[in-house]
Amino acid sequence: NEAVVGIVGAGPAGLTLANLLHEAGIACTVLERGTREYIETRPRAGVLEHRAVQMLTEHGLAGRLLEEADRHGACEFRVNGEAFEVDYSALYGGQTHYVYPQQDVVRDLLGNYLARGGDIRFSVSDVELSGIDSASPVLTWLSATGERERLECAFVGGADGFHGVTRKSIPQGAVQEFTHQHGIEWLSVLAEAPPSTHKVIYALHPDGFAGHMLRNSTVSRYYLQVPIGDSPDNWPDERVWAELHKRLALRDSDWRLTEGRIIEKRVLDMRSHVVEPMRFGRLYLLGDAAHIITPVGAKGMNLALHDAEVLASALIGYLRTGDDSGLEGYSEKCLRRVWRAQEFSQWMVFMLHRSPEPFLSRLGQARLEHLIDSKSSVGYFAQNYVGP
Ligand code: RFL
Repeated sequence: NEAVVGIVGAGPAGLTLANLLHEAGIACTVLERGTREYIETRPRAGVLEHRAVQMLTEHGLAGRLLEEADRHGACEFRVNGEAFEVDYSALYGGQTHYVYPQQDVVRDLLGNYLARGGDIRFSVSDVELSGIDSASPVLTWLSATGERERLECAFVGGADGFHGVTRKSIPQGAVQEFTHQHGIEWLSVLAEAPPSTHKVIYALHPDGFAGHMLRNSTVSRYYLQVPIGDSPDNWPDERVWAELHKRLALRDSDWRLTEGRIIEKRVLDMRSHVVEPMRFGRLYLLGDAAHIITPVGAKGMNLALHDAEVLASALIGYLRTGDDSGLEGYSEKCLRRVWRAQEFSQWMVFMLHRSPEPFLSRLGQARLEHLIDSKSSVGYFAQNYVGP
């Protein structure tokens, strides 16, 4: 097998890396645990920053996205039954978000990669890494038909998400791991319901946060802050809708939430995790394998795409000219953006949630009121939200 770069994981991070390397003529092999159908239909994120779309466009990867995605430049905060719109695009140079489901991003990246002759193995299991601190790391795995296969490569891209194997292959103590539990949980709900809004809604209610996110014209995502340790079993559909109606309600308004068939319900544990540095030897971690963030600022998929862009450019530089400065600087460059995003997401988490400590809840509300009143505060929000 001739691959120079072995990539574990075919999510947004792994597939972007694979596309950019393949485009530059660098052979890679992608190993994915799931089937093609699984990765192309798994709903998760749905918000892309302007910068990420620009990067995909530059590499010819955004054709369908540019045709189909909705652009968003405003969102709405609801507090005490009143709505406040924030036109973050106008506050930040006219840049907008693109609302496009993650599974469509994955489908497009995969389609492009295969159309250009890229190598990917689906349904692999038992991926093992060895020699990652040598010049020729080796990947082995069981193929879909159960044969043990092997790939010797020059570099490994660890893009297998938070629960993957690549990060776990780093010897204990060789990297530092930062973990933070935010002390809140969300019930995340996906429903076959047309959006009841043109703008994402973040609502702060005495019973906790509620969010109305956008996906496409027939499917919407909603979030409800729920007590720690809660289970989706406690949330029959009627209770979900009743709680959303209540927390999103507006005073003196005929605004209504449109219901639909609920297709996914799960409790999200709000956790942050960062690995420093994002490499060990010739293993480079990217995306969720290196860091996870709460979904509050919609940064996860964007960070994954940014890591892939930086790593591809570093590998291309090294493999073409022997210049290793990109690889040496990879982790620091990515982590600067990662920590910026973590700080912003923590700022939003604090602002939008009820804390068990009433004092902290009031501070959060004060932050939200300040955001609504203050040019500098809303400017901070706009810059970080739409993407630095
Ligand atoms: P992924 O997407 O998890 O892809 C990893 C891939 O690796 C495969 N894999 C393995 N393959 C081989 N061997 C193994 N041992 C393997 N272990 C795993 C998996 O099958 C998978 O295909 O990671 P990647 O590429 O780093 O992408 C990261 C994003 O998926 C993630 O950050 C976002 O989904 C986070 N996120 C959001 N991000 C945003 O930017 N905006 C959002 O609005 C947003 N909303 C969300 C989210 C994540 C959510 N969940 C479910 C965690 C909403 C939700 C509900």
